Amino acid sequence: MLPTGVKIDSITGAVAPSTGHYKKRLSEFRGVYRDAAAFDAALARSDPVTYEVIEFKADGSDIFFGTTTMYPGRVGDEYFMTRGHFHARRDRAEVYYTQSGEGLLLLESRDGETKTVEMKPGIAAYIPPDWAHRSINTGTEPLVFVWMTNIDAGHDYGAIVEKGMRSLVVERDGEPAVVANPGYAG
Ligand code: M6P
Ligand code: ZN
Repeated sequence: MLPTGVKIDSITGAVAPSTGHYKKRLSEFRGVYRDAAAFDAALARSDPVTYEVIEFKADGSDIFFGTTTMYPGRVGDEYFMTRGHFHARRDRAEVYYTQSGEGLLLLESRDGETKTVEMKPGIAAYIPPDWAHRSINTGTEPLVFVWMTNIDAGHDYGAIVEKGMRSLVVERDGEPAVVANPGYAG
């Protein structure tokens, strides 16, 4: 393990050097967006990358970091979003520091409390242990943020896959609005 300077491009989200990279496409999100007809119509046109994640992990370290770049777009009135997850380890927090673009971080505690934190350049969002978190690009440009957490934090997608989140972020009259999720299966 040697000290390393990692170059992060605040507009593209490029990370150099990096140790991992994945892309998520719209087709992987069937059932995640509420409006199934809008989802099918969008997918019939194209299957865009909705976000990508690049990481830098030093061998033997207990923390790691990287970027997530979320492209702008909507399915019906819902903006492109991440899957959303709890950490597998319930004692692990995370930080999201926005580099460019604008969005909302939607969080939900185990006992069902919902919070949002604005994502825009200059804001570091603190995600407490055991709060589910989903990021949402509410703007018209890519939303690029740096995340940092413990390597052993892990992802627990189960609860959100099964039930969804209690709130949705939708466009209303050109503005993002946080509304109750009529499809919440809790
Ligand atoms: C952030 C981090 C990653 C996460 C990614 C996408 O970059 O929290 O750990 O994987 O967002 O979120 P999700 O896995 O919920 O789709
Ligand atoms: Zn996380």
